[in-house]
Amino acid sequence: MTLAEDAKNAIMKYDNKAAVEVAKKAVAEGADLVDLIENGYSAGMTEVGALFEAKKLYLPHVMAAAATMNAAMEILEPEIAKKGDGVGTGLGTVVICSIEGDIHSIGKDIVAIMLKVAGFNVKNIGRDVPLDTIIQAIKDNKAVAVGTSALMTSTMVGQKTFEEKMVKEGLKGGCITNVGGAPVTQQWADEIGADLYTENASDAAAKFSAAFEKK
Ligand code: HCB
Repeated sequence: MTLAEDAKNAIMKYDNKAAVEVAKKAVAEGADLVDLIENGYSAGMTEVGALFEAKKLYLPHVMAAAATMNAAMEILEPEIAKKGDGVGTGLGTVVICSIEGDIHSIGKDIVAIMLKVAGFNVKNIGRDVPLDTIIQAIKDNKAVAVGTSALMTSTMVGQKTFEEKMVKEGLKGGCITNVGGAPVTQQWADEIGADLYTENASDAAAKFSAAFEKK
Protein backbone atom coordinates (compact mmCIF):
# COMPACT_ATOMS: atom_id res chain seq x y z
CA MET A 1 0.00 0.00 0.00
CA THR A 2 1.17 3.54 -0.70
CA LEU A 3 1.59 6.17 2.01
CA ALA A 4 -1.49 7.98 0.65
CA GLU A 5 -3.58 4.81 0.95
CA ASP A 6 -2.32 4.27 4.51
CA ALA A 7 -3.20 7.88 5.36
CA LYS A 8 -6.69 7.52 3.90
CA ASN A 9 -7.25 4.28 5.82
CA ALA A 10 -6.08 5.87 9.08
CA ILE A 11 -8.69 8.62 8.69
CA MET A 12 -11.41 6.13 7.86
CA LYS A 13 -10.56 4.04 10.92
CA TYR A 14 -10.19 7.15 13.15
CA ASP A 15 -6.76 5.77 14.02
CA ASN A 16 -4.70 8.69 15.34
CA LYS A 17 -1.68 6.50 16.03
CA ALA A 18 -1.58 5.16 12.48
CA ALA A 19 -2.16 8.65 11.02
CA VAL A 20 0.80 10.01 12.98
CA GLU A 21 2.98 7.02 12.04
CA VAL A 22 2.27 7.54 8.33
CA ALA A 23 3.04 11.26 8.68
CA LYS A 24 6.35 10.55 10.43
CA LYS A 25 7.27 7.93 7.84
CA ALA A 26 6.53 10.36 5.02
CA VAL A 27 8.71 13.03 6.64
CA ALA A 28 11.54 10.53 7.15
CA GLU A 29 11.31 9.37 3.53
CA GLY A 30 11.21 12.91 2.17
CA ALA A 31 7.85 12.22 0.52
CA ASP A 32 5.69 14.92 -1.04
CA LEU A 33 3.75 15.99 2.06
CA VAL A 34 1.23 18.17 0.20
CA ASP A 35 0.39 15.27 -2.09
CA LEU A 36 0.02 13.05 0.98
CA ILE A 37 -2.43 15.52 2.55
CA GLU A 38 -4.50 15.94 -0.59
CA ASN A 39 -4.55 12.35 -1.88
CA GLY A 40 -4.36 10.63 1.50
CA TYR A 41 -5.77 12.38 4.55
CA SER A 42 -8.13 14.77 2.70
CA ALA A 43 -9.36 11.94 0.46
CA GLY A 44 -10.23 10.05 3.66
CA MET A 45 -12.14 13.08 4.98
CA THR A 46 -14.07 13.33 1.71
CA GLU A 47 -15.00 9.65 1.96
CA VAL A 48 -16.12 10.08 5.57
CA GLY A 49 -18.24 13.05 4.42
CA ALA A 50 -19.87 10.95 1.70
CA LEU A 51 -20.69 8.16 4.19
CA PHE A 52 -22.09 10.75 6.61
CA GLU A 53 -24.27 12.13 3.83
CA ALA A 54 -25.46 8.59 3.01
CA LYS A 55 -26.32 8.23 6.73
CA LYS A 56 -23.88 5.32 7.03
CA LEU A 57 -21.84 7.32 9.55
CA TYR A 58 -22.88 9.82 12.22
CA LEU A 59 -21.49 13.09 13.53
CA PRO A 60 -19.26 11.52 16.23
CA HIS A 61 -17.54 9.56 13.41
CA VAL A 62 -16.91 12.78 11.49
CA MET A 63 -15.55 14.39 14.66
CA ALA A 64 -13.27 11.41 15.26
CA ALA A 65 -12.00 11.57 11.66
CA ALA A 66 -11.33 15.33 12.04
CA ALA A 67 -9.36 14.62 15.23
CA THR A 68 -7.29 12.02 13.36
CA MET A 69 -6.63 14.52 10.57
CA ASN A 70 -5.52 17.11 13.15
CA ALA A 71 -3.14 14.60 14.76
CA ALA A 72 -1.43 14.07 11.40
CA MET A 73 -1.40 17.80 10.63
CA GLU A 74 0.47 18.46 13.90
CA ILE A 75 3.38 16.47 12.46
CA LEU A 76 3.07 17.71 8.86
CA GLU A 77 2.38 21.41 9.36
CA PRO A 78 5.75 22.38 10.90
CA GLU A 79 7.56 20.27 8.29
CA ILE A 80 5.76 21.96 5.40
CA ALA A 81 6.15 25.38 7.03
CA LYS A 82 9.95 24.81 7.20
CA LYS A 83 9.98 24.87 3.42
CA GLY A 84 8.51 28.39 3.63
CA ASP A 85 11.35 29.59 5.86
CA GLY A 86 13.67 31.87 4.02
CA VAL A 87 11.18 32.44 1.21
CA GLY A 88 10.22 35.64 3.01
CA THR A 89 6.97 37.51 2.98
CA GLY A 90 7.69 39.67 -0.03
CA LEU A 91 4.43 38.87 -1.76
CA GLY A 92 2.33 40.68 0.85
CA THR A 93 -0.20 39.71 3.48
CA VAL A 94 -3.13 37.37 2.90
CA VAL A 95 -5.98 37.16 5.41
CA ILE A 96 -7.66 33.76 5.54
CA CYS A 97 -10.55 32.38 7.57
CA SER A 98 -13.71 30.29 7.61
CA ILE A 99 -16.64 32.56 7.09
CA GLU A 100 -19.27 33.59 9.63
CA GLY A 101 -21.37 30.62 10.78
CA ASP A 102 -18.89 28.00 9.55
CA ILE A 103 -16.75 26.09 12.03
CA HIS A 104 -15.02 23.86 9.44
CA SER A 105 -11.34 24.75 9.60
CA ILE A 106 -9.22 21.87 8.29
CA GLY A 107 -9.22 22.97 4.63
CA LYS A 108 -8.48 26.65 5.18
CA ASP A 109 -5.65 25.73 7.58
CA ILE A 110 -4.03 23.66 4.80
CA VAL A 111 -4.47 26.54 2.34
CA ALA A 112 -2.88 28.89 4.90
CA ILE A 113 0.19 26.65 5.13
CA MET A 114 0.53 26.41 1.35
CA LEU A 115 0.27 30.17 0.89
CA LYS A 116 2.94 30.66 3.54
CA VAL A 117 5.21 28.25 1.68
CA ALA A 118 4.47 30.19 -1.54
CA GLY A 119 5.92 33.31 0.12
CA PHE A 120 2.91 35.17 1.50
CA ASN A 121 2.61 36.54 5.01
CA VAL A 122 -0.52 34.69 6.11
CA LYS A 123 -2.88 35.92 8.83
CA ASN A 124 -5.10 32.96 9.65
CA ILE A 125 -7.83 34.62 11.71
CA GLY A 126 -9.79 31.49 12.55
CA ARG A 127 -13.21 30.06 11.89
CA ASP A 128 -16.77 31.36 12.16
CA VAL A 129 -15.36 34.85 11.65
CA PRO A 130 -17.90 37.71 11.40
CA LEU A 131 -17.75 39.58 8.08
CA ASP A 132 -16.92 42.91 9.76
CA THR A 133 -14.00 41.27 11.58
CA ILE A 134 -12.61 40.05 8.23
CA ILE A 135 -12.93 43.59 6.79
CA GLN A 136 -11.11 45.01 9.83
CA ALA A 137 -8.33 42.41 9.52
CA ILE A 138 -7.82 43.40 5.86
CA LYS A 139 -7.49 47.06 6.86
CA ASP A 140 -5.25 46.40 9.89
CA ASN A 141 -2.89 44.20 7.87
CA LYS A 142 -3.09 46.13 4.57
CA ALA A 143 -3.85 42.72 3.04
CA VAL A 144 -3.26 42.19 -0.67
CA ALA A 145 -5.70 39.27 -0.72
CA VAL A 146 -8.35 37.59 1.39
CA GLY A 147 -9.48 33.96 1.31
CA THR A 148 -12.80 32.89 2.76
CA SER A 149 -13.71 29.26 3.28
CA ALA A 150 -17.30 27.98 3.23
CA LEU A 151 -18.07 24.28 3.66
CA MET A 152 -21.82 24.59 3.80
CA THR A 153 -24.39 25.85 1.32
CA SER A 154 -25.86 27.90 4.19
CA THR A 155 -22.57 29.76 4.83
CA MET A 156 -21.62 30.21 1.15
CA VAL A 157 -24.13 33.06 0.97
CA GLY A 158 -21.89 34.95 3.40
CA GLN A 159 -19.27 35.10 0.62
CA LYS A 160 -21.75 37.07 -1.50
CA THR A 161 -22.52 39.51 1.33
CA PHE A 162 -18.79 39.79 1.92
CA GLU A 163 -18.21 40.83 -1.72
CA GLU A 164 -20.83 43.56 -1.27
CA LYS A 165 -19.11 44.75 1.90
CA MET A 166 -15.74 44.83 0.13
CA VAL A 167 -17.23 47.13 -2.53
CA LYS A 168 -18.95 49.34 0.07
CA GLU A 169 -15.73 49.68 2.07
CA GLY A 170 -13.77 50.65 -1.07
CA LEU A 171 -11.48 47.63 -0.64
CA LYS A 172 -12.48 45.79 -3.81
CA GLY A 173 -9.78 46.08 -6.46
CA GLY A 174 -7.00 46.74 -3.93
CA CYS A 175 -7.41 43.38 -2.20
CA ILE A 176 -8.02 40.23 -4.23
CA THR A 177 -10.95 38.16 -2.98
CA ASN A 178 -10.57 34.38 -3.06
CA VAL A 179 -13.30 31.88 -2.31
CA GLY A 180 -12.92 28.20 -1.49
CA GLY A 181 -14.54 25.25 0.25
CA ALA A 182 -16.12 22.00 -0.94
CA PRO A 183 -19.44 23.42 -2.25
CA VAL A 184 -17.80 26.49 -3.82
CA THR A 185 -17.27 26.54 -7.59
CA GLN A 186 -15.89 28.81 -10.31
CA GLN A 187 -19.49 29.49 -11.28
CA TRP A 188 -20.28 30.70 -7.74
CA ALA A 189 -17.16 32.89 -7.74
CA ASP A 190 -18.24 34.45 -11.05
CA GLU A 191 -21.80 34.92 -9.85
CA ILE A 192 -20.81 36.82 -6.69
CA GLY A 193 -17.90 38.71 -8.29
CA ALA A 194 -15.07 37.06 -6.36
CA ASP A 195 -11.68 37.57 -8.05
CA LEU A 196 -10.29 34.07 -7.60
CA TYR A 197 -11.73 30.58 -7.16
CA THR A 198 -9.34 27.93 -5.89
CA GLU A 199 -10.26 24.27 -5.71
CA ASN A 200 -7.63 23.08 -3.27
CA ALA A 201 -4.45 24.14 -1.47
CA SER A 202 -2.06 23.51 -4.39
CA ASP A 203 -4.41 25.34 -6.74
CA ALA A 204 -4.49 28.26 -4.26
CA ALA A 205 -0.69 28.45 -4.09
CA ALA A 206 -0.40 28.34 -7.90
CA LYS A 207 -3.15 30.89 -8.64
CA PHE A 208 -2.09 33.31 -5.88
CA SER A 209 1.52 33.18 -7.07
CA ALA A 210 0.43 33.76 -10.69
CA ALA A 211 -1.83 36.67 -9.68
CA PHE A 212 0.95 38.45 -7.81
CA GLU A 213 3.75 37.66 -10.25
CA LYS A 214 1.73 39.54 -12.88
CA LYS A 215 1.68 42.66 -10.70
CO1 HCB B 1 -19.25 19.01 8.72
N1 HCB B 1 -20.40 19.10 7.14
N2 HCB B 1 -20.68 19.77 9.78
N3 HCB B 1 -17.99 18.82 10.15
N4 HCB B 1 -18.07 18.08 7.53
C1 HCB B 1 -19.71 18.74 5.82
C2 HCB B 1 -19.08 19.99 5.24
C3 HCB B 1 -20.96 18.22 4.95
C4 HCB B 1 -20.78 18.42 3.45
C5 HCB B 1 -21.24 16.74 5.29
C6 HCB B 1 -22.40 16.17 4.51
O1 HCB B 1 -23.55 16.39 4.83
N5 HCB B 1 -22.11 15.44 3.47
C7 HCB B 1 -22.14 19.06 5.59
C8 HCB B 1 -22.50 20.36 4.86
C9 HCB B 1 -23.74 20.17 3.99
C10 HCB B 1 -24.04 21.39 3.19
O2 HCB B 1 -24.30 22.44 3.65
N6 HCB B 1 -23.99 21.21 1.89
C11 HCB B 1 -21.64 19.27 7.01
C12 HCB B 1 -22.49 19.62 8.10
C13 HCB B 1 -23.97 19.68 7.79
C14 HCB B 1 -21.98 19.90 9.39
C15 HCB B 1 -22.78 20.32 10.65
C16 HCB B 1 -23.92 21.33 10.44
C17 HCB B 1 -23.28 19.01 11.30
C18 HCB B 1 -24.17 19.19 12.49
O3 HCB B 1 -23.81 19.78 13.47
N7 HCB B 1 -25.36 18.63 12.33
C19 HCB B 1 -21.66 20.95 11.53
C20 HCB B 1 -21.34 22.42 11.14
C21 HCB B 1 -21.59 23.43 12.19
C22 HCB B 1 -21.13 24.80 11.71
O4 HCB B 1 -20.20 24.96 10.93
N8 HCB B 1 -21.79 25.81 12.20
C23 HCB B 1 -20.48 20.17 11.05
C24 HCB B 1 -19.38 19.91 11.86
C25 HCB B 1 -18.25 19.22 11.45
C26 HCB B 1 -17.13 18.79 12.39
C27 HCB B 1 -16.87 19.76 13.57
C28 HCB B 1 -17.49 17.43 12.97
C29 HCB B 1 -15.95 18.60 11.37
C30 HCB B 1 -15.08 19.88 11.18
C31 HCB B 1 -13.81 19.86 12.01
C32 HCB B 1 -12.90 21.01 11.63
O5 HCB B 1 -12.83 21.49 10.52
N9 HCB B 1 -12.15 21.46 12.61
C33 HCB B 1 -16.71 18.36 10.06
C34 HCB B 1 -16.13 17.78 8.90
C35 HCB B 1 -14.72 17.28 9.06
C36 HCB B 1 -16.84 17.64 7.69
C37 HCB B 1 -16.40 16.90 6.39
C38 HCB B 1 -16.61 15.40 6.59
C39 HCB B 1 -14.99 17.10 5.89
C40 HCB B 1 -14.53 18.56 5.72
C41 HCB B 1 -13.03 18.56 5.58
O6 HCB B 1 -12.32 18.84 6.54
N10 HCB B 1 -12.53 18.17 4.38
C42 HCB B 1 -17.43 17.49 5.35
C43 HCB B 1 -17.70 16.62 4.11
C44 HCB B 1 -17.02 17.15 2.86
O7 HCB B 1 -16.58 18.27 2.76
N11 HCB B 1 -17.00 16.30 1.86
C45 HCB B 1 -18.67 17.71 6.24
C46 HCB B 1 -11.11 18.04 4.12
C47 HCB B 1 -10.53 19.39 3.69
C48 HCB B 1 -9.04 19.25 3.42
O8 HCB B 1 -11.19 19.77 2.47
O9 HCB B 1 -12.92 21.04 1.20
O10 HCB B 1 -12.43 21.66 3.61
P1 HCB B 1 -11.95 21.16 2.30
O11 HCB B 1 -10.80 22.18 1.88
C49 HCB B 1 -10.10 22.15 0.64
C50 HCB B 1 -10.79 22.92 -0.50
O12 HCB B 1 -12.19 23.05 -0.34
C51 HCB B 1 -10.06 24.24 -0.57
O13 HCB B 1 -8.74 23.85 -0.24
C52 HCB B 1 -8.80 22.91 0.88
C53 HCB B 1 -7.55 22.08 0.90
O14 HCB B 1 -7.34 21.36 -0.28
N12 HCB B 1 -10.44 25.33 0.34
C54 HCB B 1 -10.07 26.64 0.12
C55 HCB B 1 -11.07 25.29 1.52
N13 HCB B 1 -11.15 26.50 2.06
C56 HCB B 1 -10.53 27.36 1.24
C57 HCB B 1 -10.33 28.75 1.35
C58 HCB B 1 -9.67 29.38 0.34
O15 HCB B 1 -9.46 30.71 0.43
C59 HCB B 1 -9.21 28.67 -0.78
C60 HCB B 1 -9.42 27.29 -0.91
